[in-house]
Amino acid sequence: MAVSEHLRADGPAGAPATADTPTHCPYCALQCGMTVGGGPVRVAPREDVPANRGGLCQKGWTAAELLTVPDRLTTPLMRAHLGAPLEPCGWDEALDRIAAEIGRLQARHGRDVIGVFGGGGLTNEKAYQLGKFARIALRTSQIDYNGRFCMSSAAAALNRAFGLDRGLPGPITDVARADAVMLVGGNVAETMPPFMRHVTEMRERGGALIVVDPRRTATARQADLHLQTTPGTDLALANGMLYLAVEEGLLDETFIAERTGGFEAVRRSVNTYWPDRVERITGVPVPQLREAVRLLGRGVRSLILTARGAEQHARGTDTVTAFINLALALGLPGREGGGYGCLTGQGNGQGGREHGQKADQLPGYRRIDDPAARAHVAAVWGVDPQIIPGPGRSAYELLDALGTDDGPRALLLFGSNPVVSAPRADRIEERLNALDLLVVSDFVLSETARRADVVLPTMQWAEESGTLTNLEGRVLRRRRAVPAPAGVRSDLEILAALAGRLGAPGTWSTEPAEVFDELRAASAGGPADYSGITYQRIEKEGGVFWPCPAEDHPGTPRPFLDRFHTPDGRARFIPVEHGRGAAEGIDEDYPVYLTTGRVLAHYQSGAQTRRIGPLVEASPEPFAEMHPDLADRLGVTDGMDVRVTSRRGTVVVRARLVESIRHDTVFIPFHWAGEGRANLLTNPALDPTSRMPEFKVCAVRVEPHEPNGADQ
Ligand SMILES: Nc1nc2c(c(=O)[nH]1)N[C@H]1C(S)=C(S)[C@@H](COP(=O)(O)OP(=O)(O)OC[C@H]3O[C@@H](n4cnc5c(=O)[nH]c(N)nc54)[C@H](O)[C@@H]3O)O[C@H]1N2
Ligand SMILES: Nc1nc2c(c(=O)[nH]1)N[C@H]1C(S)=C(S)[C@@H](COP(=O)(O)OP(=O)(O)OC[C@H]3O[C@@H](n4cnc5c(=O)[nH]c(N)nc54)[C@H](O)[C@@H]3O)O[C@H]1N2
Ligand code: SF4
Ligand SMILES: [Mo]
Repeated sequence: MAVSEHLRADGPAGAPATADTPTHCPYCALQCGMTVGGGPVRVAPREDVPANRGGLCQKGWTAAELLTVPDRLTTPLMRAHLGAPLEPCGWDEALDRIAAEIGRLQARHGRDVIGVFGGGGLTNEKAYQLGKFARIALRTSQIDYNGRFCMSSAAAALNRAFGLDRGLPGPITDVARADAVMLVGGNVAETMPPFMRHVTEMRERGGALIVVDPRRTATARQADLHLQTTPGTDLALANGMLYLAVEEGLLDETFIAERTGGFEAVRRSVNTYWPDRVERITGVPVPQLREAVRLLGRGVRSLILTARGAEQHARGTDTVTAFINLALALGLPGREGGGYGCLTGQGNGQGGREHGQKADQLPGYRRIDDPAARAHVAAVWGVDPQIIPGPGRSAYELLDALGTDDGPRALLLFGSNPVVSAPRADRIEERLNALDLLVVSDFVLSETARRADVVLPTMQWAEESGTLTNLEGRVLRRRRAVPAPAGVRSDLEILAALAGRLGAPGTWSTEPAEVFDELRAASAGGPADYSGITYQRIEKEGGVFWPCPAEDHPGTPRPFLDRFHTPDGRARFIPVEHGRGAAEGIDEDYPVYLTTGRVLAHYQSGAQTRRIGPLVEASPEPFAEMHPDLADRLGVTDGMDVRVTSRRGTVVVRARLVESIRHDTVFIPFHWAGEGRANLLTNPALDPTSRMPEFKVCAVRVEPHEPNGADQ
C-alpha cells in the first residue's frame, strides 16, 4: 500500500509509534477508508471500503498533517473582559466561567437566551449529545447546525416526496452498474474524487454520465453530455425534461399507477415547459434536453443525483422536488440500482441530520413537535416531556438574531466556522461580536474562534472514536489511532462537564460507545432507527445501513425499493413552478451572476486545509473564474485583481480566465477569509421550507481593482 507523500519529519508531539488503525478520512461524506499509524504518523488508503477502494484525494493523503498543525490548540483560552486578548487558562476556570454566565443570562432573560450551533462533521455521538445538552441541560429551543447550509433542501424534498430523508437510494457500488447517471450541480471530480472511480466504471460498461453545471468542471469534462445551465434555472430544466419524457413516451405508467400519487397534477403543471421556453430560461439547447431525457429514460437503472449546485437556492426544495418528479415519472426509484439521490457533503452530513442538532428535531429523525416522539425521547433521557422545548430558529435565522432584543445573547459553537461559511458573513460577524458570550470548541483558532470569549481545545478525528454515517446511509466506525495532545478534551467530556455544572438531569457519559447505546434507544422506532446497530456489528460487517430496528435485522441499503415511507406507502408527486427563478436577478447595476463552491485542495471554511502546506501550495488563494469574453468587456486580464461587488459587499480576488464557464457568470470558491471571502457577497434569501440560503446565485458587478482607490 502506498503511504502519504506528504510526511512530516517530526510527527505529532508526544505521539508514540502505533500500529496501523483502520478508520476513515476526517473530511467529506465519502468517508474514504484509511489506516492511520506509525511514527511519524501517516495515512494509507484502505482497499476494503467500497466508497474509495484504495483511493484518496489530496486532502485525504495529507490528513495526518492536521494532527500536528503548529498552531494546534492545547489549552483553553479566555478573555478577562470585553476587548481583552484571548489568554490561556485552566479547564475549571473556563468551564466555571461558561456555566456562571449561562446561569446569569438565563436568570435574567429566560432559557432561550443561550444558542447552540453544531456541525455535520461531528460524530453521531457528539451530534446526539449536543442536541440533548441544548434541550435538557440548557432547556433552550435555540439550536441548529451548519447542515442547514448543506443538504437541507434535499432533505425537505425527500421527506415531502418519499417520507424519509436518505441521501443515496442504494450502495455507492450501484453507480458503477447504472445505465445513466445525471449529476445536477455536483462537481465530484473535485469534491469526492474517488467517487469518479464508480463513474468511470459505469462509463466503461457503456453507461452515460450527464452533468448539469454552469461550468465545464473537471467532472463535466468526463461527461457524455454537459448541460451548461444558467445558475438558478434547474427547476425549469427538470420540468422541461419531464415535458419531453411525456412527449417521447418514456413514462413508466405501471410504476406511476402502483407506487405513486398525484401524477396528473404534475403532468398538467409541466404543460407550459415546452422545449423552446426551457431553452430560453436555462440556456440549454433543445437537442441536448432531448438527448438527456432519452439517456435517462431508456436506461433501466438510471440515477438522478443532485448536489449543492441544485440545492443551495431559495427555491432549493422545489428544485429537488422537480428532479424527484422526473425520477418518479421515469419509474427509476422502483428499480434496483436506480432512483433519485442527493450527495451528502460533510463527513457525517447524513448522521448529523438525524440525531437532534436540527432546530425541529429529536433523535432518530423524530419531530420535536410530535407528542409521541417527545414522550419516547424524554423517557430515554429520564426527564418529563414538558421540559423539552419546541422548535427553534434555523441556522441563518439563529445567527442573524444573535445579540438582538429577542435573540440569544450567548452562543456555544461546535464544529463550524460561520465567519467564513455563513451567507452575508459580515452581518454574521457583527452579530457574533454583539454577543455577551461566545464559546467555541475547536482544535484550531478558526476565524470564528478568534472572536470567542472562551475557546475550548478539543480532540480531532484520529484521536477519538465514534460513528459517522456516510453518503450511502452506512454507519461506520471512526477509531482512535493516536493519543490526543495533553490538555485537550473531547467534545463529550466538555458537554458532560458543563452539564454537571448546570445541574442537568440525565446521564452524561464521556464514552462514545455508551453514548451510542443511548442514541440507539432514543432512535428506536423513529424514521432513522439505529437501534439494531452496534459497534461490534459495524466492525464485523464493515458498516450497517439504517434503518436497522433490531440486532438481527440486516440493515436497509435500499429503503425505497419496495415501498416509500409515507402513510400510504406511495411516493408523492408535487407540482412545482419556476416562477421568477433566483431571488436576485441580474440588472444594469449588477449585470453578472455570481456562483460559489469548492476546489479540490480545500475543505469548507478552510480552517483545516489552509493550515496544511501541500494544500496551500496546490491552491494558495481565492480567485474569480470568468470567461475571457466577459473579461474583455470588463477590461480585465488574466491574473489581475478584480473587485466583485454585490448588494451586500465587495471582495477583491485575482481574475482567472477560463473558457469553461458561461459568459454571464463568475465563480468564486468560499474557502478563504479576508478580502477574498466569498460570503461577503452571497444572498441570505432563504428557501421557505428548508430555510436554505441562496449560496449558489446572486447578482454582482466586476471591475478591475486599482489598489490606490482610483476606482471609487
Ligand atoms: N474539495 C472539497 N470537497 C468537498 C468539500 C469541500 O469543501 N472541498 N465539502 C464537502 C461538502 S460539505 C459538500 S456539501 C460537498 C459539495 O459538493 P458539490 O455540490 O459537488 O460542490 P460545489 O462546488 O459546492 O457545487 C457543485 C457545482 O455546482 C455548480 N453550480 C453552481 N450554481 C449552480 C446552479 O445554479 N445549478 C447547477 N446545476 N449547478 C450549479 C458549481 O459550478 C459547482 O461546480 O462537497 C464535499 N466535498
Ligand atoms: N458561499 C458558499 N458558502 C457555503 C457553501 C457554498 O457552497 N458556498 N457551502 C455550505 C456548506 S454545504 C457547508 S457544509 C458549510 C460548511 O462550513 P463550516 O460550517 O464553516 O464548516 P467547516 O469549515 O468544516 O468548519 C468546521 C470547524 O469545526 C472544526 N471541527 C472539525 N471537527 C470538529 C469536531 O469534531 N468538534 C469540534 N468542536 N470542532 C470541529 C474545524 O476545525 C472547523 O474550524 O459551508 C456552507 N457555506
Ligand atoms: S474524497 Fe473525501 S473522504 Fe475521500 S479522501 Fe478526499 S476528502 Fe477524504
Ligand atoms: Mo456541505
